[in-house]
Amino acid sequence: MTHAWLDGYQQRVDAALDRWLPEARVAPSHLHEAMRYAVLGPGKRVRPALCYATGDALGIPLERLDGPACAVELIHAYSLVHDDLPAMDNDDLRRGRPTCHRQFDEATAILAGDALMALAFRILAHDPAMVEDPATRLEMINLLATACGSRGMVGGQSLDLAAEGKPIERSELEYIHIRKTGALIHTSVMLAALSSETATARQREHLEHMAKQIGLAFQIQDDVLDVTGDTDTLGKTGGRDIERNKATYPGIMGLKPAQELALELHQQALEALAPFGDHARPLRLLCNYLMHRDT
Ligand code: GRG
Repeated sequence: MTHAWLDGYQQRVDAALDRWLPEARVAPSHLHEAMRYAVLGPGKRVRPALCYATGDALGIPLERLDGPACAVELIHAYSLVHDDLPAMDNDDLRRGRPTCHRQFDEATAILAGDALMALAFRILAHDPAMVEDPATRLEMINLLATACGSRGMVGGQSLDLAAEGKPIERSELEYIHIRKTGALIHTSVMLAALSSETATARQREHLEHMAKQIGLAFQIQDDVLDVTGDTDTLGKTGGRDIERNKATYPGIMGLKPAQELALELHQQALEALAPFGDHARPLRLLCNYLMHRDT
């Protein structure tokens, strides 16, 4: 991610993911190989970085957050594998490489996604390094399950597919985006907040506000990059939203207003971090990176 701090988070979660993912030589090898391919490819690891950076803002030992960081990245990787399938976006390219179903086959990609989701919940239930209190663990599992279920990411995806080719209002688009992308980003921050024994209710409110603003800004930026980015830099096929007649922020409000809205949300996210002072430096760096990324 270009900053030593953020690169450190990336390396940390990659090492933890490598430990949790079954080895490719263990049966069923083909499935395990596909799971590792889908997760360990060159992604940005934004959601784990948000989890660790929130931990740094709250003074939490980072080993306590390896489990939650892996869980959100595994859910994210599964969602990308399924999103790329012929039944959904039918994409050939992801993270600069063939999509999982192109590299393996469709059935293997579906099963790899299923197994990645199961592994995410196994980690939250089982990781001995995480917060010990059983009630907190249960709350974390509930939070992630809600964020990725029919009232969160999967629901958002369902509405997004149903809206293809139809004119929709900005409020409807926001409703979809908050679920499809925002819910997991929000959860990445809140799993870390739940891991703190000392965070105050006020601190959690500030973090929650920051997560909501940055989650929506991230998706708007994704819509913008689909218009302005090129396939080589993005590592996925650019211009797909227009091709599929998808509702996007630039499509509904114009490119420049969409860019301005993302910046405004970014600014509000930074304001929510003010009470954390210097402890929130990694979170600020991350918010800035998310706004100025080109991939
Ligand atoms: C199929 C259950 C299911 C859900 C799909 C997240 C999602 C829901 C689909 C992905 C489609 C998409 C491009 C959404 C826009 C925002 C987004 C999630 C972008 C990709 O995330 P990055 O930029 O990817 O964090 P990397 O590769 O860096 O991890």
